[in-house]
Amino acid sequence: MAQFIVHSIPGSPYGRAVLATLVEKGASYQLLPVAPGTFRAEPHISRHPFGRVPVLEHDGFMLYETQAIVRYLDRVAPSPALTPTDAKALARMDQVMNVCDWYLFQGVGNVIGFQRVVGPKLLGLKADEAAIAQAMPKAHAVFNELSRLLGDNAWFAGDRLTLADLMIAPQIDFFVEMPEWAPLTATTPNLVAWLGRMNERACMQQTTWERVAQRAAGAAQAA
Ligand SMILES: N[C@@H](CCC(=O)N[C@@H](CS)C(=O)NCC(=O)O)C(=O)O
Repeated sequence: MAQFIVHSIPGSPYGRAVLATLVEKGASYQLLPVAPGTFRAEPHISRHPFGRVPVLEHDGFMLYETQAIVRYLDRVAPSPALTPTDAKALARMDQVMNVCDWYLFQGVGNVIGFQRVVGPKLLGLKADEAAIAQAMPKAHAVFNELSRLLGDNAWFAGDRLTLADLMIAPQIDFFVEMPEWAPLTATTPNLVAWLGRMNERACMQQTTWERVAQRAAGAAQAA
């Protein structure tokens, strides 16, 4: 099979979802880091007209949008299957993937994650505490709803890992080191246990910020 090429950056939760899916598939891939500050410049803007990561390149086919990418990966590398066949389980997977995009990232991850982690770590910025405080009610609502949807299941769509788990885990894992983690998870112990199960898997262990940064540094040196 043609090589999978992922254009991304260390620390991107969406990029991590793609890498984690590739690891679950046992697929080898090449990571090509997009240099900070060049997202909206050539060559990246031709790969992604909205100037974001990740982008997948496969056999000359370019694809952006994480949901589209991970669904594509599940079709071209069908084993192990990461999409349920049962209609209700599949609907739950779809629902959780959309909660990820519409509520967990927008207004929660992209605010609190940026203020607490990305800004200070990459741009030397001081966290805007007012912006974080303003995002916390929505963060509580999203964590509580994810906890409710997970219920007593091992995984979001039931008893098997699916693309929903692979999209949500990188976003939730971002919060673990933050002071907001304790209040957000005080009433969601099932979510904490689920993240523990995810973090025991190679797909999470091989795609931490540090591991991806090492890989990106190797790719940059080889270029
Ligand atoms: N809807 C996109 C979202 C991707 C996204 O927002 N990626 C972030 C990194 S996690 C990004 O590229 N941010 C750069 C920016 O907003 O300038 C997807 O599913 O791939």
